[in-house]
Amino acid sequence: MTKHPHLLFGRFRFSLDPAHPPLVMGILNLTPDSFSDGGKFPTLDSAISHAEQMMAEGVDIIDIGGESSRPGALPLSDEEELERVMPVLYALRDCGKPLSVDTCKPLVMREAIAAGADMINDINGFRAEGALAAVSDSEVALCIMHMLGEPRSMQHHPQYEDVVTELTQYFKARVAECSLAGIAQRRLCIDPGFGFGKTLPQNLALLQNLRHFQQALGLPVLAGLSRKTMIGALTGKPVEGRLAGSLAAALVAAEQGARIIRVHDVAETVDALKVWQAARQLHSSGE
Ligand code: YH5
Repeated sequence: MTKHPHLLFGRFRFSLDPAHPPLVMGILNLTPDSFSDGGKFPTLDSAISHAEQMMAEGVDIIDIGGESSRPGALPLSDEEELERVMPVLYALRDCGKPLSVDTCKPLVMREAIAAGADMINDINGFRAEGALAAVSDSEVALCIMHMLGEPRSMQHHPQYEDVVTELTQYFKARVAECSLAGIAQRRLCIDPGFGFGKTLPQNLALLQNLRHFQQALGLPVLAGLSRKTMIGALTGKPVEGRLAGSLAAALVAAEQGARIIRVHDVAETVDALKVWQAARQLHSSGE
């Protein structure tokens, strides 16, 4: 039997056997822009019940995010982000599912790791001063995302000579930095960052080349397409009508070999991936 490598994921290990379907990462959003139900922020109770719902729906990884990275969003202070993220992290610490924390801030990374996070998901690719040092002395997984510029300005005329080549170079440089910081390759995954400083044609070029990134870097790819503006641009639907488009995008990413798919709609994505997985398996009977 072929031995496939594993992704080291804090307290967990994930097989990278290509015969396995991708893992579903469920988004647990703690930012005010997702809560218009009177309160300005989600309560701890509502965050925990959302996480429990995702677990009942078959989520593999819970991604806890306190900072809004929508285009135009302003940065939070360290203290504000810690106040949002840490209570949820403590409450979910022993829920049995791997926990990812979506942050760019070295202080939040350190606190999250001390509290038991299994992955740090950084939309800024650990480029902040002190970010790699904050994660190096641990076993957490790192999701290295690509973003052009910063959230405030990233959608102002993003330009690339060739988007696939430039991202490949970016990932190679970031992986080299990780290596210099003493971070093992088996802790890394890469993410092209759909919508983070990309036009629709650039996003589509990235989606068609996920397998290229995986092969060029030899690392698992994470893809986050759920409800994004590119789905809206392709379907003409507002954010609440983007489920079907998001499922189609998730299946394309799976077909391109993505190992982790980051989504809002866990139950629907799990079902779609079950059908995809059954249909791609080789069956001995042709019936
Ligand atoms: C990602 O792709 N994205 S936060 C705008 C939307 C819908 C969704 C206008 N964190 C990613 O999800 N981390 C975010 O509609 C991420 N990869 C990784 N690794 C943005 C987001 C969203 C933005």
